Amino acid sequence: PEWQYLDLMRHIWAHGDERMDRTGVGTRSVFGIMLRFDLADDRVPLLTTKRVYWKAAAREMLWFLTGSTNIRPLLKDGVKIWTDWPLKKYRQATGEKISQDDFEARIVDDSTFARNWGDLGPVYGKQWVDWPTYEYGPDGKYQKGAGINQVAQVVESLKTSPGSRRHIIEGWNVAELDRMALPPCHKTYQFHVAGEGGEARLNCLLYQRSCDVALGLPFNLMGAALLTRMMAAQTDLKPGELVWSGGDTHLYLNHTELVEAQLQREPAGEPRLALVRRPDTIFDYRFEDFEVRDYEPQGALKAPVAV
Ligand code: THF
Repeated sequence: PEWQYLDLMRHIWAHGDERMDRTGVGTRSVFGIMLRFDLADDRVPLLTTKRVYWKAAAREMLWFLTGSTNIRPLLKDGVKIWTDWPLKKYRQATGEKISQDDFEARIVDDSTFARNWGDLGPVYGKQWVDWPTYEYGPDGKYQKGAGINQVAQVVESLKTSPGSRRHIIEGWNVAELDRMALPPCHKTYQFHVAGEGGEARLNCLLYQRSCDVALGLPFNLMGAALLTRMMAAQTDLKPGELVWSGGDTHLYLNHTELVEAQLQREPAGEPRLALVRRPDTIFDYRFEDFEVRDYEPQGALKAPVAV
């Protein structure tokens, strides 16, 4: 299965359309890609051709499920993958030449600073568990209604109408895009139940509008696999297939070294993901509930993130 990833990387590098992108770094890009991974028997699409910091992907997924959009809880857990965006904003607004380490330390130490500068706007977590609604109040005025917890609704709909074709978690809230630090990349997750009875399997299709294949995709695959596994456990379904689909699927031009090194390598081994506890709801998972086994990746490959 990992060959799909390496083949995609090779294909983009050789045949991708070269263009300037929003970040000013430049990419090679292809449009419209699908990858498939079987999640049965605890299999997990964790790359072995480089070390993937899966713990960060797991903590990020748990953070989405809390509904938080502030980087403070992530930083408290040592996860720095979202710092670049608030840091850039802070530097631009204040002109201060603060280092990333100092900025992160301030977010952790100072809750007021974190409230003012650590928020990403209404990104994934907010839309997933508290999608805003509007309604006419008793006075006839249009006002804010109760938020919608899409994740809870999908858990419920999978239990009550498994055959439904509407098990969807959507991040693309058109009305709020301009307040997000970054509009969602992995924007739509659709779940699907195949088979019946004790053999029923839970599939997930993730549609990602834009994908940084070298840095983002390994995280996004791990995150989607975790979400699917938690969903399956909570709905008493077997893990089925993870189908990943990408819109603008690209490699950044400053990832040359990583790409060339990774394409020299061959996948080895079959990592497994065990969920060692089944909490009462999907919102009660803890990091310690996830165990990755048989993961013996080749060395880490570092590359800069385009902001
Ligand atoms: N923007 C860009 N340009 N790439 C992305 O992958 C990306 N994301 C999220 C939002 N915008 C993005 C942020 N997620 C890393 C991984 C995931 C990220 C951001 C950064 C990263 O730097 N990974 C490195 C180091 C990990 C570490 O040790 O902390 C890696 O080697 O994997 C995709 O959703």
